[in-house]
Amino acid sequence: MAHPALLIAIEGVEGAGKSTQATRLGRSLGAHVTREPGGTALGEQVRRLLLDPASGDIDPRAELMLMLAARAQHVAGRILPALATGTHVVVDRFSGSTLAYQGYGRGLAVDEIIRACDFAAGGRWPDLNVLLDLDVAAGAARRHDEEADRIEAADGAFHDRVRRGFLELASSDPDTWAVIDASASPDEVAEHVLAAVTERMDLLGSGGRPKP
Ligand code: T5A
Repeated sequence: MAHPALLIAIEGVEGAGKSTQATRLGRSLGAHVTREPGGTALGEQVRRLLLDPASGDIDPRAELMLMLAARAQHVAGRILPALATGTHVVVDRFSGSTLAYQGYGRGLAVDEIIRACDFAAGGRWPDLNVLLDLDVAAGAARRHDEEADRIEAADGAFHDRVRRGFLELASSDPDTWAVIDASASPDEVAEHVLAAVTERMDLLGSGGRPKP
């Protein structure tokens, strides 16, 4: 039986290996691979504003709204059209990052962010969130670019709250989250990611997409 096209989000702290695994998973599935914030012309412009240290301290609500403006455009302009043609979509960060960074990290109310994410994405949530779990310091050590972007430059306590947030989100909704140990080699991580995705596909192929 043909599987419905899935929206799969790759999540995790900075440097966890999301881009690497999104690319590899996309290749394995023949999926459309994209990223957030970004993925559209508008989204990439918003990304620049959000990550540029010159933007300075952005109020958490303003940061949330910018993330979600990029998401709304991305979902409407890229993600839904790809899914409608039967193409799986692998997205490097999605709603899980908003909950972890703007909720657990910045301290905005998680229930309000859930409602805002729901509105921005027209009710579309990932069919599977793959959390690449990695110690924050280990992720930072993998970074090779010289200058940290505006969000990377936040203090260690912020990034620890983000990691804890991801783990809480995953443990509270094990049906739509898979947690993978991202400290393993890229090949091993890719194998575990594909196994989690295959399991979810089998489940959805027989039972349809459960509500988030
Ligand atoms: N954000 C985003 C929010 O605050 N709210 C939101 O709603 C959204 C959508 C986006 C920023 O925006 C924030 C979160 C972020 O701060 P980003 O570029 O997506 O920025 O996030 P980063 O985590 O900074 O992305 P990176 O590219 O730095 O990290 P990745 O994608 O996790 O890691 P990757 O694959 O680029 O790998 C990093 C390095 O590690 C190596 C790679 O070769 C590379 O050199 N590597 C490994 N090394 C050892 N073992 C492995 N298993 C490895 N896998 C990769």
